[in-house]
Amino acid sequence: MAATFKALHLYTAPLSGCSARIRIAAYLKSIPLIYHTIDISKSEQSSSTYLAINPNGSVPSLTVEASSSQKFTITQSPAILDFLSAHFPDPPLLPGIERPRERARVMELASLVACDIQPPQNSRIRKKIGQDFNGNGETWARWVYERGFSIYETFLETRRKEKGGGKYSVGNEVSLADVFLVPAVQGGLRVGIELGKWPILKEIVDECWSLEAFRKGGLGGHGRLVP
Ligand SMILES: N[C@@H](CCC(=O)N[C@@H](CS)C(=O)NCC(=O)O)C(=O)O
Repeated sequence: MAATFKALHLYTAPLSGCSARIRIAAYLKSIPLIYHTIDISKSEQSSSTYLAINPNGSVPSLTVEASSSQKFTITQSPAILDFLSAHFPDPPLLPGIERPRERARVMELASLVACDIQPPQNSRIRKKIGQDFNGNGETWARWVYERGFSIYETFLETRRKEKGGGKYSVGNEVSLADVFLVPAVQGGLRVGIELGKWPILKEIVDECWSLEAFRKGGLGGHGRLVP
């Protein structure tokens, strides 16, 4: 534990992919976090107590106890990952600026998941589609995942042609791209996607899954790819 912080509290939900990003990164970096479970099935994320921690009513949130008198909270998983990476740099999950192409690709793939795949199928959106628009939130979510993973696969194919690919999303080192990808895939499996449709992506997910950090930090945290 970095000597500068007294404690790090993660507000998390077992089946939240955004929370799993933080859990996986924390296991990869051996950061001890104190976990506080928010039960989304009971709408605890919308309780007044939790909204005081995170006005967005979402998990994850990280409360940093810097000392006994000073604490602050970070919301939004990319911001939390940035904080953890700055204070716990090893192993790095983002290539340095001396590798501009790889660094940009990692951010591009992580952003594909964070901006274009996760938000449109988030639980509150799915609920809204069912309740207010007479639609099927699960079918919608499956479409979002399938579209997103097809695009991810296209990026992987291009890289394989150009540079021979690697074991992980970008080269042979685990990166933020993988940390964002694997929980999203687990979310997709929950709504019936078939991973075999994207063979390179599947190889990468299998490779990540052989690492304990992904199995412990992923959705459910019980070591099964399909939560
Ligand atoms: N952009 C946010 C998204 C957070 C988010 O949507 N979290 C989901 C779980 S993965 C959530 O709390 N959903 C509850 C809700 O929408 O009411 C982040 O990356 O932290």
